[in-house]
Amino acid sequence: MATLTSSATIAISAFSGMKAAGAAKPTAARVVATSSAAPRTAVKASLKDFGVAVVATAAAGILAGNAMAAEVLLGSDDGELAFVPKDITVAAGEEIVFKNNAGFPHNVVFDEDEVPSGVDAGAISMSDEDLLNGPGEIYKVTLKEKGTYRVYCSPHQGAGMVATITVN
Ligand SMILES: [Cu+2]
Repeated sequence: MATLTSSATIAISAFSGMKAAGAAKPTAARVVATSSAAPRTAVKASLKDFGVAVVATAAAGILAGNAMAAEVLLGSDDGELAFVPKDITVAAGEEIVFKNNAGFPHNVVFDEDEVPSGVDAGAISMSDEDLLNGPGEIYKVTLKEKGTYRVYCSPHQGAGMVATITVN
């Protein structure tokens, strides 16, 4: 659990960092690969450095994390440019994993006018220029504030690739 949570935090701050730095061409793929590889690396390190007891704890944490995570597909199996499902309900603090499925590139941008008050949409979004280009690439986010969030894919917003996330 701790492993997954911290990797999600790293992914998010990496994106914000890019925005703050005003990087012209941030590479989403690299950041995403890092975030998905992090838990595995952490488990390997545990094996080597801390022994069996710690490994068992880490493995249990990852299982619990997966059980709690909500998966949203980017692009439907029949090629529709959509979030699947389109209406998502999660618990506060539950991890949401957006996964490239079809019709990519896609990205995940929260509408700054349609997030709960006090939430920084930029801090939880991919940059408009960042794209998930390959099959199975993911973007993970954890929403802590309860309320309704509107999210869209910037390349396909005009085609209706939008979703509503309710956090309760
Ligand atoms: Cu898209």
